[in-house]
Amino acid sequence: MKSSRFLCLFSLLALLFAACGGGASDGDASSDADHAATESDMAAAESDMAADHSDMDVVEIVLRPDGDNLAFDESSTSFTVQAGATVNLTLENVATAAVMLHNVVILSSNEDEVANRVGMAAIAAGEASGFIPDDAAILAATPLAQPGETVQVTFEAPSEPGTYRYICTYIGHHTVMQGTMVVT
Ligand SMILES: [Cu+2]
Repeated sequence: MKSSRFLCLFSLLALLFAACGGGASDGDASSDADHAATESDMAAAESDMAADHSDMDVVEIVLRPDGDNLAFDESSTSFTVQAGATVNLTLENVATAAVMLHNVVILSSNEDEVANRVGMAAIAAGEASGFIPDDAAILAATPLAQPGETVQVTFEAPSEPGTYRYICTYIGHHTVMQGTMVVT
């Protein structure tokens, strides 16, 4: 260590600055190479992740109300996803009537009792909460969609296969605006 320093100093004194500088830049070059290796590792990891993502089931689900009726449309009353899948759920509120605000609240249960509890709690929670009460039975929820508005939520489907209820929690809608998410 000491001798190499000395050599370097000697080089400087002998006006071989370039040689010494060359040594330093060799060091830089190797650290650049390390950097490049790290970056390419990261790129590889990212492309692995991208590959994993495309392998995984990212399911696109689109739900709509039945026009201005207080109901989900026929094709929006049930959907099926694989356990643990990433679900991109879109609610297209195709209603035009000013009172037809909607959301989709996915529950951890298919029991009427739970749907009613959450639906009632949503009314109490009110507009400030987007009609989303603080309830452990809520797995995921979209924001409230005004008529003509599209809202979205991304969530992970339960790992447990089964049937899970979803409801619209806008005032008074939960008793009729219901559907089921089937997890296989
Ligand atoms: Cu609704």
